Amino acid sequence: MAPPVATGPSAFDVPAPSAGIDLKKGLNGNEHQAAAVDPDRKVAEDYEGNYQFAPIEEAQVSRAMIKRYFDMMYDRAVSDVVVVGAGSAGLTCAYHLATTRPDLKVTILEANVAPGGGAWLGGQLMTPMVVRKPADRFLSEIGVPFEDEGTFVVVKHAALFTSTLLSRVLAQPNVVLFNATAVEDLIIRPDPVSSSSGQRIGGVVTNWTLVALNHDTQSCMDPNTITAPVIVSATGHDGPMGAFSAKRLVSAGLLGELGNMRGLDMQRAEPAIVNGTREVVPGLVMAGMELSEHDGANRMGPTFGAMMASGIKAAKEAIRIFDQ
Ligand code: 48N
Repeated sequence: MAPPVATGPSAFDVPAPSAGIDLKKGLNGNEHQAAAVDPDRKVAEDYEGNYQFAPIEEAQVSRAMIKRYFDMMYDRAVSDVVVVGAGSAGLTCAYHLATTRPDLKVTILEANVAPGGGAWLGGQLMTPMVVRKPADRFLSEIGVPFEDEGTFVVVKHAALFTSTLLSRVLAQPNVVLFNATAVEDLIIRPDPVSSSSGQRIGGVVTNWTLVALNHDTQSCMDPNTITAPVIVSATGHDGPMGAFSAKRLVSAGLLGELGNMRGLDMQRAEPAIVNGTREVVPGLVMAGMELSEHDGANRMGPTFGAMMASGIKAAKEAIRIFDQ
């Protein structure tokens, strides 16, 4: 049970202008701050040269961000399910988790500033996205329009899928996304009872990505942690941190060797990824193209249905593990 988050008056509780703040004195009685804020100024959505905003002070903006972000970090230090990687598989997993189990605290960690992974384009920088049936059912579930081509469908722009999915995921009250935040290690605990290897994954080790990418430019910049009974790793097969967990399992002695993604074959690749989505070590479910590196499965190239189906299966696996 996560410790209660501090509530009530704190240094962060800054009165909004409407709460009677003395705008003549600004937040901390600094006259210069007040000068920028005219208490009598009205707001006006005027596009004829007199657009006026409600008054604000810089510190209110800073504190509005700081309070919310660090309250989130404090609360999600203990999560129910952590999803590593906000690509099409990870986001689909988070959506299915959050909508199927609104009681679960789902925390997504994405190394890039921009979530979405490889799903902003179709193939070779072309924008239409191909999804083979029956994965089009997920597109219908989240409201992404497509053209039906019989055995497959085409979304007019991959970004229409990814932006719609991202907005649906972030609208879920039990989902928190930390982007620009990298998982740079796994928490590995002894588990002599339920694990043949005698170990299980109990959480992730995190750092802001710009820190994680610069460890060799500074002395030790220690990480942070998030503990959870279930981790879903969907870190893809490429990029600066691709297949992160699969590679870490090898170096941690929990996987003999990487399977290494095989050549392209759509017919074999998509069912192999979906049907292979599973708990690869106790506490860690692997999904999407990271699995091709773990298992040595074929790649499918520019068709995305398996990512959605793998994400849904990973969510079902995570719920099964959580409820054990
Ligand atoms: O989109 P990706 O790379 O991965 P998936 O599995 O969600 O989707 C894969 C899909 O886009 C394809 O590769 C298609 C189907 N092509 C197949 C083919 O044959 O070429 O998303 C992974 C995400 C990215 O956003 C990374 O930034 C992120 O994971 N990530 C991490 N985030 C946090 N910590 C890490 N250590 C980390 N490593 C990767």
